[in-house]
Amino acid sequence: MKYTLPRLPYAYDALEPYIDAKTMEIHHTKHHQAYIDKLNTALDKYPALAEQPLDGLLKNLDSLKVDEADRTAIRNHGGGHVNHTLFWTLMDPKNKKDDKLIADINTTFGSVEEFKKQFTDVAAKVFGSGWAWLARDEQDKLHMHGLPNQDSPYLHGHTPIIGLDVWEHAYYLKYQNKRPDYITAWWNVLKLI
Ligand code: MN3
Repeated sequence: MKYTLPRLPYAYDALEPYIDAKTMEIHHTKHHQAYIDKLNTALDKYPALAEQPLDGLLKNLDSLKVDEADRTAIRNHGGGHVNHTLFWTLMDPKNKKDDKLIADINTTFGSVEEFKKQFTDVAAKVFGSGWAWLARDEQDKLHMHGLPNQDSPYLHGHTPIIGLDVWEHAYYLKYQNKRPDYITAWWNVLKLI
């Protein structure tokens, strides 16, 4: 099975003025597509792995019987594919508040405001390219991570819930070097909490 680019469930300009249409279009059609193409190339040699769910490959990355270069490619480009696939759905303007998630955030962090403050700090401090994550462990407990590159919380056995892409390609056209302004604006497109 070859991975293909999922359709964006809203228009490229749907997140204006917080995320501009040009950034969304390039991010979706160029960056995300490139992760998919390179993932497919890496999996060409392993047809059995190509049929397995990608989250499972990432959770068991260390035990996959693959060349080291392909393990790295699955980590980077498989991560890139699952991360961006989630990212697009998180920002869907049609999303409604998730009451269970809000209740769990209140339990874990005290309040949604406090969670946003801590998550903003994690996102601001990711050095270079990476993501800020809220993820659930196998006991359903919430954890916050700042992870480099396209590393997925699945690598740590956690299921990603909220992810914020802080690679420059996610914001540079509109925000240039001002990552904090992008993070502040991004909360406006996250309707889940
Ligand atoms: Mn990206």
